Amino acid sequence: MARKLSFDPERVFAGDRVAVSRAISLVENELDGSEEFLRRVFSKTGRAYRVGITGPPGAGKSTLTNKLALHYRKQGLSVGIIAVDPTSPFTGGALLGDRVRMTDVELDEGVFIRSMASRGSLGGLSKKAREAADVLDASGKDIIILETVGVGQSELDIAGAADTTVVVLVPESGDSIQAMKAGLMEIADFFVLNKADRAGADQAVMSIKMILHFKSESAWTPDVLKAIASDGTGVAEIAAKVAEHRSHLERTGKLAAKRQHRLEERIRELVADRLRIDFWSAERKRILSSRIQDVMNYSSTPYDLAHELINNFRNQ
Ligand SMILES: Nc1nc2c(ncn2[C@@H]2O[C@H](COP(=O)(O)OP(=O)(O)O)[C@@H](O)[C@H]2O)c(=O)[nH]1
Ligand SMILES: [Mg+2]
Repeated sequence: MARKLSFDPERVFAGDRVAVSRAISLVENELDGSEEFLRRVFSKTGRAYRVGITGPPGAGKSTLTNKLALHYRKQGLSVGIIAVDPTSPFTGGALLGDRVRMTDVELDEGVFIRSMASRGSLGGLSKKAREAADVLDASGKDIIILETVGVGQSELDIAGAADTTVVVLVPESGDSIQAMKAGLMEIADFFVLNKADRAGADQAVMSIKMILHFKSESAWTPDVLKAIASDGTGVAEIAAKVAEHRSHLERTGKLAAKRQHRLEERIRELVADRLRIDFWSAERKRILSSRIQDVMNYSSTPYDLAHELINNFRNQ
């Protein structure tokens, strides 16, 4: 059954700004018709190259994203940007800051920028960010940049949705150790040591390289590039490294493998979501609330109650 959308999907696929913006809102808010629309979107995805930019708050990710977008524009490529920053709410300073720094590219028709915030909960954010990236892909953008703060699993999931993941760090002491703890070392295809205009940049590069040295060998060794995002220093080299990683992935067949793995994960998530929704019917919610006291007073256990609920689901 076709539902009435607030935009024409064909306009989205033609790259129309207003239609794309409305389409992302549909997806972000899971409005009626979003799944049906995403089905159409899917068949038009796969052309864009996705770059993840992640790292600690304040590392210069937005500044770098802005400069990278400018670089790609000069090459004649169109760019879509999804900035996910759960640490700063919509009205927060960081986002406002992002807006200011993005002005270079904001008025450019070849660039589409969308900020997504968690609105209190991280649940589903990575799914929505990936779906928004799909919309941008289907709208014809050549490069999609996903900017996320590297602070938690959900952000790592978003970074994992990229073909090439760039981890941005700064010279501040302990940053590389923090990154290691946060799992950023695992997901980086290469590192950018930003704010190289500050003291300690070379030592920081060394300490990241030391940590990398202990990682297992593979066909691709993550490099560490220095940059000063605020004045554009090193941005061309970063774009070149992205291109190098891309051709490595394409040459070795790893790009297809990576994308297949990503799709498998998505299907698993969709199944899990669907099952969760189907599972918690009014009847089973009632069973849970009526039997919970038995668990509280030890006449039953969480395991027995879970089994009872699952049996009820299977026998329905
Ligand atoms: N000194 C210096 N400051 C920078 C550099 N890159 C970004 N900044 C500043 O660092 C602050 C945080 O940058 P932002 O891009 O918002 O960081 P994000 O939170 O990682 O997105 C801003 O005030 C930037 O102007 C750099 O290379 N050197
Ligand atoms: Mg930012």
